[in-house]
Amino acid sequence: MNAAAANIGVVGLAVMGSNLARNLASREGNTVAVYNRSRTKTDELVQAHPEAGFVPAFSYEEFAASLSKPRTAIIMVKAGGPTDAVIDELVKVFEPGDIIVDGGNAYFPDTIRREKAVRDTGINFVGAGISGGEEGALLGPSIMPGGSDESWTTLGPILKSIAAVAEGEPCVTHIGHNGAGHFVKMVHNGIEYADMQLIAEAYDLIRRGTGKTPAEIADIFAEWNKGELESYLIEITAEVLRQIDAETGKPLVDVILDQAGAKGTGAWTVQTALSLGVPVSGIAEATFARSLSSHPEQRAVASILPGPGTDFAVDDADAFIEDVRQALFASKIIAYSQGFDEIRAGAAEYDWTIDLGAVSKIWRGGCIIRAQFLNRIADAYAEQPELPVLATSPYFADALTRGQAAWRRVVIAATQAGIPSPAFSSSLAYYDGIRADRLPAALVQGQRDFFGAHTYKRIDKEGTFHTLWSGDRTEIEAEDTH
Ligand code: NBP
Repeated sequence: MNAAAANIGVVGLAVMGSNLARNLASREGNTVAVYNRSRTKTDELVQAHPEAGFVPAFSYEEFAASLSKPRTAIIMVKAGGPTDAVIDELVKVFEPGDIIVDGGNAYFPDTIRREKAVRDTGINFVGAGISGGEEGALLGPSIMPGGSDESWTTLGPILKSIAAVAEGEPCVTHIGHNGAGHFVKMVHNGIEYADMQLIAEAYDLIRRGTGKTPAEIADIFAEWNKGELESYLIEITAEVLRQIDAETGKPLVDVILDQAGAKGTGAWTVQTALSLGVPVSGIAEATFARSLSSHPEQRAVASILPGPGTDFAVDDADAFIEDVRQALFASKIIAYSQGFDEIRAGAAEYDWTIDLGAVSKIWRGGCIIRAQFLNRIADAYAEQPELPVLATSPYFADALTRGQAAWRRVVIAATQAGIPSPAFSSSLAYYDGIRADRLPAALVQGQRDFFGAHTYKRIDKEGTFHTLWSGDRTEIEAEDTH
């Protein structure tokens, strides 16, 4: 073993860790120390990639000794207990000023807890969201690091060297302190859920409304990919729809079981949004749609719960397809607007300074939601950093205004045909909610005051009021109890 030969180390050499280690080793100036709990993975990686010049270590002590100071190690192990186990070991062999990075899919409150615990030792702990899957780890992911400013000084150049590059800029930025990086990665995944569900609803409506085949719809998506919807998800949708199953000769999409899986990041995004009081209805509906799909015992009820009983066939297929395209774009704007609203609220709650425009820029490459569209989000925040709702920025407001008639026609058609379009329709309801002059929330406040004396405010004077509902129903000034 070469003493202190490496400037960066990776712990955990399963698919993500070994790809990230290879990516690091391929960049000028990096020498990479590698360690895995069980020796075989280390041996296999080092043998398979002699060109990488890895410095293998077979104990945490050896690993620490192979790193130059400040020591910097990226953990890529199974999220949860394994991450804590590795941190405990690294803390024993690292010194104050060294840096431990967790690149796994940690839940951000865990990252906040870990950062606090590790800080007491003088070692820096950085939770970094890494997006882009296996290929991203190898060729260039989008990276969302949290942690201290001090650790960013050392880590920044290393992460910039391995990140995806979009329009000449590396897809990494220091998101904010402690758990900010993993928080933003969580919301990224939530937005990904919404985007995927919206695309799936668009496909379903076109197929059922026009009778086009999956291959024909693949061509439609490929065409859409040349315009304002241009994105990785639209691109791969066309690929999936075009695929023919070798065994049956049918479109693959027709032989795949219609039960969507989930690894939990969508649920975290929604749970967090509920705690923050942020309406991420598109992300929530996308997450619930996966849950609904995965309960076949509940879905076997077609004979008990009939639909509208009419065939769904649109008169003008081309016009309908264009309507669906516009509904998709409008709903997508809402999904991103809601996601950025959650990041804004999270930053306020956890005292992070997050540059929302910079976040949108680092998602332009390497990650699943990469898209041209993200430049427009960056522009919106550049013009108005304190923008309260992304959807109200001039570019997006204009797109929503132009698209709303089509959006409404699509939701009406889906409703009348009995085709579920939860993400399309909830996005439209949100749009109508934020632009409403008055909401029936006034009645809800009246109900709350009636049964729980929760009080209400009035539109015409200051103060907090309660009506004596079980008395003479006069109004009194009251303490504000919400
Ligand atoms: P896995 O999540 O399958 O984890 C396997 C690794 O964890 C192995 O190296 C294993 O060592 C190690 N490990 C375990 Br399990 N328990 C350990 C312990 N107590 N101490 C030390 N090491 C332990 O690997 P992966 O699929 O490469 O994912 C790594 C991380 O990246 C995860 O957090 C995952 O959620 C995340 N991820 C992200 C993306 C993405 O797109 N961003 C995709 C996939 C995964 P062993 O070899 O000795 O068992």
